[in-house]
Amino acid sequence: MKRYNPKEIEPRWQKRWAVDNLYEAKDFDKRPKYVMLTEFPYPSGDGLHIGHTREYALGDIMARQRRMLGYNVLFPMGYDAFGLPAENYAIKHKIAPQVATEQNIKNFQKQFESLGLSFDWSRSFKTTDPEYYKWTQWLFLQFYKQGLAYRADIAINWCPHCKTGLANEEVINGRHERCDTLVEKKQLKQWLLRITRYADRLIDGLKGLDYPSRIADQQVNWIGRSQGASISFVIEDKTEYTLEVFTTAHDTIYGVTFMVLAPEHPLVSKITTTEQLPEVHSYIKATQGKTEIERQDAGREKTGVSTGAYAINPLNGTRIPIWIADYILVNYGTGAVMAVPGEDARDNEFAKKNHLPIIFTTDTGKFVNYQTEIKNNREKFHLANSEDFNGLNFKDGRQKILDKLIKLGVGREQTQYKLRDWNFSRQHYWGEPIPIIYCPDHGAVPVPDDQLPVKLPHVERYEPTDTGESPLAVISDWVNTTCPICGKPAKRETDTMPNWAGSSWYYLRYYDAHNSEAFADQKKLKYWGAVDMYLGGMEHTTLHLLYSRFWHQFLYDQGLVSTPEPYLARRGQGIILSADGSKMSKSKGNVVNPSEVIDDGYGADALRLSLAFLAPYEQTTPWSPESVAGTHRLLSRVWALTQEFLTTKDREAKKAALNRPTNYAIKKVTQDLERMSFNTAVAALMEFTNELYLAKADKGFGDTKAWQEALDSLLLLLAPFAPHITDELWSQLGHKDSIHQAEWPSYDEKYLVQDKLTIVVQVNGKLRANLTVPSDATKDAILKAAKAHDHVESFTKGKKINREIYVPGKLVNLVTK
Ligand code: ANZ
Repeated sequence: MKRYNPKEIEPRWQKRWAVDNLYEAKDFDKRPKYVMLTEFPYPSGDGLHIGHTREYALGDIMARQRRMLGYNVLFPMGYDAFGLPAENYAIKHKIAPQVATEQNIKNFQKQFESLGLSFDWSRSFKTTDPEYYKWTQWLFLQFYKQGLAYRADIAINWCPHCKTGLANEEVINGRHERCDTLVEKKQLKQWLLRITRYADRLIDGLKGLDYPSRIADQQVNWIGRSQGASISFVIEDKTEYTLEVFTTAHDTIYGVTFMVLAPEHPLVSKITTTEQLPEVHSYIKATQGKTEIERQDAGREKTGVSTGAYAINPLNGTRIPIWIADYILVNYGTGAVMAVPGEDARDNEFAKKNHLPIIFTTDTGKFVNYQTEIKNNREKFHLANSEDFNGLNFKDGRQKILDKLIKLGVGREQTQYKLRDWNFSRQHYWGEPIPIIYCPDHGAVPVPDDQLPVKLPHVERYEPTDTGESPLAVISDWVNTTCPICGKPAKRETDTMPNWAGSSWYYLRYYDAHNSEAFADQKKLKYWGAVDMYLGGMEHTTLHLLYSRFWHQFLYDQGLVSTPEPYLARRGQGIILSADGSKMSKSKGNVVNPSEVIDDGYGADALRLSLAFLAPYEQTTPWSPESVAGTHRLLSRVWALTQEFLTTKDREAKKAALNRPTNYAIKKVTQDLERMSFNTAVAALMEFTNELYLAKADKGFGDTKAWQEALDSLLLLLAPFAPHITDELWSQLGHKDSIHQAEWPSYDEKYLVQDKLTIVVQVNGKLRANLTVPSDATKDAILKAAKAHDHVESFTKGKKINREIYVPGKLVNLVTK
């Protein structure tokens, strides 16, 4: 009997599939389309890690099953090759990034092939291909032409380690998400994309999408929409100035007992009294040494100083002292707040510390937290100390107070966002050059379409510089060019795009990867439409996922794509930890390399199955070497059973009861894959295999037809998970075409009826016994059995049964009263 040897089987089938072009997605095919997308990797020097492998293996399982279900599946793969990881690798190993990237991609390619992933390689590209980034540059210019890409001289986040500016989204808890270095502020002239213009769309668009709430919520919170009002306060004796605040709690305006400005607020120097000047100056100085994170730390003591100036409450004319404090941020709202210590926790703390008055504007007579209590339950609380508005609940009061502020001309409704425009300039070599030329006469001029791409020149030194300029700035024959409008000498922009640029639209390129006339053909864009399922990392929720939704919404507005959103469904996978539950890291030497698992003799099929079996998809989970051993055992059993069936001589006709386990497995695996419950699907396959072994022990292989059907079904169900062994056994069982072109099996409910039933037996409505009966038992037989049950008898003994109630298949109630 042939032994199961994945080392022999797997490469053989991989070659065969490639030759047969089995996984090609067909443009304009009549079958329904299904775009299955998994995030493309950075081709780093380390190769694929087990986390990638999980994502790709599970995406592949879905893609393969969809093909079997009759869909025209597009399951593409490419390389996101620009950006810091590739560049850092190149610098560390002293190889040009172009060369390093090519080498690394070769390695990735080998690994991808060894995993038996069913990508349509004919649509592959890397974001560093000039034929690709030509379109990234072209798309940038569409933003520019619509006023959504602009240049501004602003204080940006700067990573001193990577020597580049960053977007807000790349700063996590004050540190650069890539290298964990504390981020600084630096004044630089930068290109920005106006993502804030899409803040509402990015929130509202989520409604129609199948995103888990934790992903949708994270985007909504990041965008941080707050609805409130902006209110102007007159400054006493300085009526030429007004102080404007943004508040989400204008209903508490009668409780304002002081105002607080950010120390950097432009009004500070204009209103501070001479006596307070020295104190204000030294406070401002002290603030400059603090990071935003420190300033926002809720646990920190709230410090501040008075400016000596007063504002006037527009509703009741009260004098309100104006303070400065570092917990107010200059770049949120107006950089100034009206402080309400009766309802705001921070203001309350500040008031107590600085002996400022506290007024309660709820009728509770004590502190109630606006953000956590009032906001979510406005009808429960009633206004107090609020003159004409006393007694109104906060819902009605809020509207009436706003109306009054508007009437007086001192207030208006306002919505505020935490989202900031996307800093799009990087001072690095390894990125798409920003296609802009600066002309002394014409200013910033877009590079004309027929001169795209602006190719990245080869350089001697690609290390980042300390000058705040990219290494391109010193390549004078590249920098110096002519103005596309007047032909006079002009200079190129030397900053490059962030590594998130190429990935902001890459999925669209798979629809038409080799088009040189457009980023993709409109008809193909229409045919493939939105991505049906997108698997990726949770860490990309407020980076790549948000950015690409923004680009897509913009493209939709320009009439360049046909769907308002790029991804109909998104799932974020859990992280695979090392076997001891710690994070995998190179320094700890506990990184699991998928290629080693395959080469150990387990093979790709066992690895893929174990990644599916490990834990629910979205759960972070430790790696388990035993699990590959376990799934390898399953495959060996499937192999052995099939060999035995094929070689058995004894065909004595004994009817085998295989319909029920087969139909049950089909139903279970089908439903589990539908809800992406891969681990329970594998468990069902294990159970099915066990049942087949039991059936064989019981009745042998005599019933050839039933066995052929059962084994076919087992292989079909297993095919998306373990594509090599199943194709091999499928052909051994006599099928001509690949199993991956076969139809997904369907089940018949008639085989699933239970052969036993449990009947509840009551005496006078009280549960007295559970009775197990054959499912075809008659009413009489069931009643007889119920009355004869020992436990039931002890309650009916000596009594007359007046009524027998029977609910078919469920319940018997014997009434003695
Ligand atoms: C008065 C007030 C009373 C406020 C109250 C809240 C509760 P979100 O929802 O996060 O947008 N604020 C405004 N600008 C600020 C800044 N630059 N730095 C720090 N805090 C600022 O929060 C809106 C609230 O944050 C605003 O509403 C303001 O305080 C504060 F019981 O105004 B509120």
